[in-house]
Amino acid sequence: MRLRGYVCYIKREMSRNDICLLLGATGVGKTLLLKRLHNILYLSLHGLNELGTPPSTLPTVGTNLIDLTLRRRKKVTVRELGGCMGPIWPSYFSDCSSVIFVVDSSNTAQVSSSCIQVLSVLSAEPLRSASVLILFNKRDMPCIMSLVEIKSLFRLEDIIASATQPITTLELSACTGEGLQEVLGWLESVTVS
Ligand SMILES: Nc1nc2c(ncn2[C@@H]2O[C@H](COP(=O)(O)OP(=O)(O)O)[C@@H](O)[C@H]2O)c(=O)[nH]1
Ligand SMILES: [Mg+2]
Repeated sequence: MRLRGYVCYIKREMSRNDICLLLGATGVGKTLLLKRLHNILYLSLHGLNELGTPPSTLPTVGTNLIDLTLRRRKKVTVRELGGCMGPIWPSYFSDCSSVIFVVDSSNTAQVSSSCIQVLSVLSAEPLRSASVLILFNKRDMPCIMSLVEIKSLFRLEDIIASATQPITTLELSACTGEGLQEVLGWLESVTVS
């Protein structure tokens, strides 16, 4: 009886998806990204490619979870943590294998605080070997600064140099869909299950 319990537990552990945490300040576009990723996979499954107008989003209270089936039957669970949950983000770090950190690249006033936020995420012990993707979102929005200036304000080079994790950066518009395929490609490359 006891042994059966262990076998069930092991099976459940083995069938567990990889978990990717989706982090970033409130309003940077995490929920829209989740919806777009889900949508683009659904469309490609049905041989369609028209992404359509962006769905509306509500401010995230708590967390949003979505299971994605990638190519080669890889499965990943992406968990968005609301920006206002910053102080308790670390309680979700221990069972995740990868992190997507989203920056609103059109919001010059927020970029420096995003830098501090990502540095604290990267220095967390449970995330020492997690794969990390930093996304510069809202590339469709007009901005008084160029992307090079935004990256410099964000101190991207210092962040990459001081990190223990492999860091990838991508530019995205969750609104138009530009860059979504690259995000999926990254997820596939870091997902094992
Ligand atoms: N123009 C533009 N708006 C975006 C983009 N991504 C998200 N948004 C908008 O930004 C707002 C906040 O998005 P949301 O996904 O709720 O942000 P979250 O708080 O990080 O989950 C919504 O009105 C989105 O439609 C983008 O790439 N371009
Ligand atoms: Mg949200």
